[in-house]
Amino acid sequence: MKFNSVCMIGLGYIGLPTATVLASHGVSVIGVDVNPFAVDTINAGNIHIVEPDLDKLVKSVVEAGRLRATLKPEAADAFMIAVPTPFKGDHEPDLTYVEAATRSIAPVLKKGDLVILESTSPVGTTELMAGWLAQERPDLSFPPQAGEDADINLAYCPERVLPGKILHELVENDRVVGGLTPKCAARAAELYKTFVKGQCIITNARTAEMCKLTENSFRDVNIAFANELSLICDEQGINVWELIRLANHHPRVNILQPGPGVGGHCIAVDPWFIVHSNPKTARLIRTAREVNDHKPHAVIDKVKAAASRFDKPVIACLGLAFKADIDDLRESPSLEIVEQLKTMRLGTLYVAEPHIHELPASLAGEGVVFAEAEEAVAKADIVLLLVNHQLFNGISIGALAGKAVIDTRGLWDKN
Ligand code: SAJ
Repeated sequence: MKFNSVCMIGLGYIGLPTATVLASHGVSVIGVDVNPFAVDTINAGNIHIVEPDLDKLVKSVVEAGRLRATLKPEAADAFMIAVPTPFKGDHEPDLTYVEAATRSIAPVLKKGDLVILESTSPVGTTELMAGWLAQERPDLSFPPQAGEDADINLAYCPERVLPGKILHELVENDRVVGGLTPKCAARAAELYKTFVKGQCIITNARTAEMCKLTENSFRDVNIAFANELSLICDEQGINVWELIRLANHHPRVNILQPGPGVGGHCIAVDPWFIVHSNPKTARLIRTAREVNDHKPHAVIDKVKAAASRFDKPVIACLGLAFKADIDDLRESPSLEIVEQLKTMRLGTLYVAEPHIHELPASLAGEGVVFAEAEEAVAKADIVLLLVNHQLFNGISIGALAGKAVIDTRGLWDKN
């Protein structure tokens, strides 16, 4: 059976692009968000998040009447949930938003509907959803009790897109589709095939939940290895970038790049979901998180040591975003470092972030100047490179002469 309508709950970094791409493939999409500003913005054909080319696509599907945003779920053939799963307290996954979103669709569910969770979630969450829906709708049957005969199909399908390349990766990437039953998975795969060019690979919900956590933990552990190497190399007087380049010539070695720490909303969060569920067993995954979370402090210590050689130095801080060539400052280790440096009052900070128009509120005030990268470098005694934005490639090595340089990304040290 074809999917004529889809109701997407959560219109953030994943929900909005997915809703939009579905709509651009002929599906009638109702987008739901608790934030009235997001709803109004989208209905006006605009976007409230930053992602290349998304604005144009949203405008076209809204104008064509294929995407409409609202505050409350409406009846549809399929429901997709893409809401945040942060953690609370001691890295305990917070499923409040997933539960609220799940319960919010219950009143409009009908026999034959498909419900898909996309939010990164601990293993077992899709089964929990079935329980919440069964509480709300005792008149309908669900897979944990009714198996393949259930009225409602439930599946878990993690998103895997890279911020900055979302529209491309949504279509091109392979998808892992995990059903509570094989029929649930097959039904969900049918929906994804309306817009995914990559493979839609079927499994059970628990494996799909774990797959998402595994992918981001894999990256976290490998970045931790690179970050730990960078600290060891500092102690040993070795250029870590050269070292990694040489080691990567081995046919079976592929070391990632060290940096000022790991940011973003996924890699620094998801491994904790595994650690929380398996506290005794997930020793490497926990340690990797600790190594990566320690890295910003190691960078600050380096700046402190350099600053002690000057009287009130000017420190150029290049980049605030959580990674190269994006404007996203959330969970950014670079921002964390600059905020700490401000509090420490080591000197005057010239902060350059070419992807934003003004400094975040946390950096406002005395001792911090928002500057162009070239000006910041020219004024600086200490140059602290935090993000390897392409826009920084124009800074010549000559401009660094006579300055203390702390290059956390290997932009210059690689050469
Ligand atoms: N980083 C390093 N060294 C590296 C690579 C990355 O320090 O060699 C740092 C980055 O600077 C950044 C952080 O890691 O601070 C995360 O950046 P990222 O590019 O590794 O990942 P994200 O957070 O933008 O997106 C990840 C992706 N996951 C994987 O590559 C396994 C993406 O595919 C997921 O969809 C996304 O998480 C998500 O939503 O889970």
